[in-house]
Amino acid sequence: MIRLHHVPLGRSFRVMWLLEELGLDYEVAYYSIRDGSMRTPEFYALSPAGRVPALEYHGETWFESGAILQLLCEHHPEAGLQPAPGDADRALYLEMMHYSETVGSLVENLNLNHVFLHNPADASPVVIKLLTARLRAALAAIDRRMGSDMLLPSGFSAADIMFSYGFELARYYVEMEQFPKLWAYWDRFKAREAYQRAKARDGEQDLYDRDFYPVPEVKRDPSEWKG
Ligand SMILES: N[C@@H](CCC(=O)N[C@@H](CS)C(=O)NCC(=O)O)C(=O)O
Repeated sequence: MIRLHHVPLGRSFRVMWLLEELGLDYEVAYYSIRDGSMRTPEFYALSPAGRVPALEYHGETWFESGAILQLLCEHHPEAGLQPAPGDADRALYLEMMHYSETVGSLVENLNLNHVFLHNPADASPVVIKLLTARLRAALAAIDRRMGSDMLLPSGFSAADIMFSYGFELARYYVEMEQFPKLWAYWDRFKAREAYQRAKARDGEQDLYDRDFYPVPEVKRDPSEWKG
């Protein structure tokens, strides 16, 4: 039995997409970050920080999306989605697996400021401006370096799946058209049938209520910070 614990548009989409690439049957338990459904003893038993994804996999329970991707690839080496130690793309593979969380954590912090605060006045325009600049720089670096159809010269891999979370949500905060190679790469991975099957099971997201969240004006006059 395979059961994915999932929030629509969350990092658990990475696991959903890989399960589709592998052609596995799986159930989905849906949660929302907003409604407290992840704050139960049962869920903390699956995922110690109360976060998605968690994956129940034939009697084992795994958390952390990167670890889950690597474990699934190890269990299904026939899919060829993870370069082995010694392979030419192994170092780049590991770099991109972890770089994906450099991008993902910037998006997560922007989500916190733009989307999750009950009182929007609590958001910091200065922090949003810095986070947005860092996100733009992190994406620009990959855009400049990209020299193949997928992140690895050897082709599609779990690193592309890992990268998808931060990369796809970055569009809410930065204009993606400024990254021509990444823009074309996005079209290529969206064309994959497994990606489309996963999207069909992703569920209704309740995070974003608009298409784009611009950087708010940063007030630099200290007198405006008081009171
Ligand atoms: N490094 C973890 C991060 C997991 C994570 O933060 N997931 C988010 C959704 S994208 C979550 O569950 N957030 C719930 C919360 O912050 O309460 C992973 O890659 O699995």
